Amino acid sequence: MTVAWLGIGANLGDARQTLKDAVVCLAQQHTLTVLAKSSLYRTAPVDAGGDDYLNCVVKLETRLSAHELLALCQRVEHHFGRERPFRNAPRTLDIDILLYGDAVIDEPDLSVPHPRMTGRAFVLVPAVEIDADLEIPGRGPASAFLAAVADQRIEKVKPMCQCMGSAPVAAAPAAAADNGNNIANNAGAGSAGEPGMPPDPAPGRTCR
Ligand code: A4P
Ligand code: MG
Repeated sequence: MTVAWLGIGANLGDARQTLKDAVVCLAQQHTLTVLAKSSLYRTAPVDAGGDDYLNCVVKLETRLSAHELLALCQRVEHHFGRERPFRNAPRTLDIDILLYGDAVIDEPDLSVPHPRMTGRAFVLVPAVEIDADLEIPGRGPASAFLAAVADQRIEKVKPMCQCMGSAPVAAAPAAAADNGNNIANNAGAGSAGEPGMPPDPAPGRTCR
C-alpha cells in the first residue's frame, strides 16, 4: 500500500458539485481508500485564465502503481467531461498526482512530486490543512513554501451544509476535532454521503 496525494481542481460548469462528486467517485474505487480530504478552496487562476477555480486535496492509500493511479485519475476526469482544447484551458475537472509515497518519478507522462506544487497556494494550503507536517520528497516540508505563495488569492469555501455547525458536536467528537478531514473517523464515509462529512442529513435537507 502506498499513500498518495491528489490535487483536484475545476473552473468550468458546476465546479463545487463536480469536486464533491469526484471525491465520492474516488472513495468508491475498490483499489484505493480515501484517508482525508481538505476543505474546498476558491482560488485565483495561476498561469491560466478563466473563472476562479475550486480546489481541494485528497490523501489516499492505494495498491495501484503510480501509472495505474494516473490512468484512474484520467478516467475520472474523462467521466466528468474533461476536454483539453489548449494548455491550462478551463476545465470541468483536473486530478493531478501530487505525491506517491516517497517516489520521485521523472518520466514523460508522469512527474512526481508534481513539479509545480511548491509554487501553488491552491495545492499547498489544502495539503497543509490535512497534514501540517507534510514532507515533499526531495524538497522538504510543504509548509516551508507557503510564504512564497502568500500573494496568491485563496479562500476557504464555507460548507453549504451546516450540519456540523460551529457549536460543539457532542455525538461526534472525533469528527468535530479533526474538522471532518479524516475519512476513517466518519462512520459511513463513501456510502452514506460525502466523504469527510457526517452521515446523511435529515430527510428533506441537502448536504452539499
Ligand atoms: N502528468 C505528468 N505528471 C503528472 C502528475 N503528477 N499528475 C502528465 C497528473 N498528470 C501528470 O495533464 C497533462 C499531462 O501531464 C498528462 O497527460 C499527464 O500524463 P493534463 O491534466 O492534461 O493537463 P494539466 O493538468 O493542465 O497539466 P499540468 O501541467 O499538470 O497543469 P498544471 O500545472 O497543474 O496547471 N489555477 C488554480 N487556481 N487552480 C488550478 O487547479 N490548475 C492549473 C493547471 C493552472 N492553474 C490553476 C489550476
Ligand atoms: Mg492534470
